[in-house]
Amino acid sequence: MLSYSSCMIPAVAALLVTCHALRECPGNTELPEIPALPQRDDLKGQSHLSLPNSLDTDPLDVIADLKHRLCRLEGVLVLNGKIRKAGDKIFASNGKKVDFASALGSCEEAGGTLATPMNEEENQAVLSIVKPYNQYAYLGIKEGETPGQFKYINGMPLSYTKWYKYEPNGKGTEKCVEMYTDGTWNDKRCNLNRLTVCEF
Ligand SMILES: [Ca+2]
Repeated sequence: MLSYSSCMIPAVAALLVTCHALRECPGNTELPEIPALPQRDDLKGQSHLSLPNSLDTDPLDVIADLKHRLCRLEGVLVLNGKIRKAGDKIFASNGKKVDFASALGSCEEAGGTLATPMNEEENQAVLSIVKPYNQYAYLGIKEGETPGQFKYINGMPLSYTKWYKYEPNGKGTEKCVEMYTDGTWNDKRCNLNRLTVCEF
């Protein structure tokens, strides 16, 4: 039978790794500092503490095991069509049609942001969500101070665009950007209901 300690130590290690990952996610900046696990040497002088076998496990092995488990879970989500992967990014939708601010809020609440394709592969990944829903989707791009000049919502200049013919044409009146069901982009007002697609 597994001892209490042999179950608990990996669980704590997994929790700490998960928590550290969460601390790096946008929208999760207020998590408290996490104390370090006691080291093997710290425990040696404490005769009342038996040294669990699991502390012999190399932390790198624990991380490798967690990575393996996460990859398997991602595989299941991809198989079920719940997520699309492109490079380091994961795209997903909650299937809801809302305005730009609400869509962005939903994505940030989940620890992500609005889908912001930065190359053809990412654009294709977002399109592969937009197509089956057959709904246009807002992207994480907004018009800057200068009409016709669009930027990522973090203020950085665009490094990739996929404008539809003659777009953007709003000249200051269409401050958001939607993806059409063919993957091309159109500047559009921000208060329409569009499919929420997030990236993580
Ligand atoms: Ca337009």
